[in-house]
Amino acid sequence: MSTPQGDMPSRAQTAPLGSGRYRFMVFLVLVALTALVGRIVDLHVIDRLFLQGQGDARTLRVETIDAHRGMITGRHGDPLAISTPVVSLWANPQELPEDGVQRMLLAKALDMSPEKLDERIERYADREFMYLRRRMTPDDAQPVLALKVPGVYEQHEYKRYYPSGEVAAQLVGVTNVDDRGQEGIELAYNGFLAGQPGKRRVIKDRKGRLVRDLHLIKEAKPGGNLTLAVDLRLQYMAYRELKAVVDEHDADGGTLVMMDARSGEVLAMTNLPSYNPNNRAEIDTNGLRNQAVTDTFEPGSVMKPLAMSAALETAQFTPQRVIDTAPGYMRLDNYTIRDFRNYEELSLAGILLHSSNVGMSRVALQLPEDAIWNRYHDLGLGQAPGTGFPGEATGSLPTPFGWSDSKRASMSYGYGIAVSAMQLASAYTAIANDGKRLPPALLKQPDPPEGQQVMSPQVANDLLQMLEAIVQPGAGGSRAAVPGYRVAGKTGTVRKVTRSGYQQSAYRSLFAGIAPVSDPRIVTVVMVDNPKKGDYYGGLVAAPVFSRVVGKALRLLDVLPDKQEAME
Ligand code: 59J
Repeated sequence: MSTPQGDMPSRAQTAPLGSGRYRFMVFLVLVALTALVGRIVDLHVIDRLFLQGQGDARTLRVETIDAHRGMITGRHGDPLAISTPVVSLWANPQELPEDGVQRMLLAKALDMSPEKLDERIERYADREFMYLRRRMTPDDAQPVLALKVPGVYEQHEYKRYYPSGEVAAQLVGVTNVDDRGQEGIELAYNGFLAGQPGKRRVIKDRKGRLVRDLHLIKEAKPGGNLTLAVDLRLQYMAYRELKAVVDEHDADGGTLVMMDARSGEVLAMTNLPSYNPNNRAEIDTNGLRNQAVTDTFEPGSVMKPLAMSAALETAQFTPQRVIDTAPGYMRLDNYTIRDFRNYEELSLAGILLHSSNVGMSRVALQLPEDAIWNRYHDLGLGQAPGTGFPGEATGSLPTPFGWSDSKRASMSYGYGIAVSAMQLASAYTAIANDGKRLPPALLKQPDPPEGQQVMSPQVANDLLQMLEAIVQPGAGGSRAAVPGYRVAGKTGTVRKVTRSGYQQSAYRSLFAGIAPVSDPRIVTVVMVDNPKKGDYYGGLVAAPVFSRVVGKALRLLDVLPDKQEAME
């Protein structure tokens, strides 16, 4: 008897289809496949966010190394802006020792209680970066690093500091938190001062925290140092004197510019209001502008000597030429030009001495239409002075062609035009320098420029004498006199102008002068804006500042006295 099973013994050995073992194998394969598919689904869908995060979490990056910003100094090397290296200490909590003694020493060196340090480390326990202390002096950081505690690292940064504070604030300017120049010389020469940052390869985590410093790619190239023309001794002194007069007369502000009469270098340039550049949080934006360079005003009578130079250039006019200024006023077009009083007959020297608007106008109207405009233009007015200073004002010098007599006349005594204090000082260098005008220079000049001959040496020297008369006892500018030195200069009292016209009781008080007369070394312009308490005349407010500042400056500069004082 045979059975179907008995016919196929071999089949039983190879596990027939439908047998228990076969089904078990298929089951295993299916389980494996399901697991694989499940894992794929898991990886692609469910865990994707987590894994992507982990991938991003540690990335290779190129980080910049801050370059040392160049120093700004005065002409004798005194620091005006310096970048001091600071050290920020950080730690990788994963590498910090658990050891209590080491931690205690670390806390002590950081000037921190051990509890506070433990607390901080605890807070960052799952991170790989934490600051221990930021922006320390290298001297303070040294003892901490000397402990060589594993996991403690240093990071180098720079901090800008302005040793002269508010005294030279608007000239030097400021940088922002990123060490970029925002104002003044810091802005004008930012590229030069900044240098070039270096590069290094680092590993950072997703939040930008440094995990590992790998290697240097490029060393940082430090910025250049800049030497300004300013003499810090004169700058401090000028600031102090200007501040005293602004306080005394409760003025809105003031400006002082002192130029070297031989080189055009700006030896002092100070403005009020000012600000402390070391306290970025509390910068008063009113004090930010370097008004001596960026702000213009109607100069009024301090322009008379410059207008007079155009007349003296002609054969028609000499210092002795007499002009009738009676009756002390004059009608032109629809305007009335007035003098302080009726001076009757005045020489050209007398017109400057008494500051006669009528006399100056009569002279101006006898000159060719464009003569005074040309002279002002040659003196640099209405043009950018070219110092490269940000916001440098060009001022305003409208062309005279086809102008009314009243406009030509008012231009001759300083109205209808606008100048900056620096432009005015530069124009006066022509009188000081045998007729050669020197452009203002904010940087120390290795080779002083020749200057441009804009008036004849004869006219410049005649003017110098006429201006010296103004500073004699009894004259309008007597308070500008400096003991021991011969001084020349011109006062100005200018009604301030608003939209509704000239104001009745708001003035600018001015003095522009040169010293010493026998061999001019400095040109100084003083402007006091709206003195509200006491006097307001240029001869009473600005002239005394000129006297104090110029007297001290000449002594600091070791200029030999050129005047024998009368013995008592
Ligand atoms: C002045 C002006 C305004 C503008 C006048 C000052 C004019 C004028 C229109 C009256 C004070 C005042 C274009 S005077 O600087 O002449 O410095 O010691 O503001 O004349 O025409 O109550 N300066 N100042 N003028 N305007 N317009 C004199 C003079 C000057 C002095 C004194 C007194 C003005 C001697 C001025 C000084 O030389």
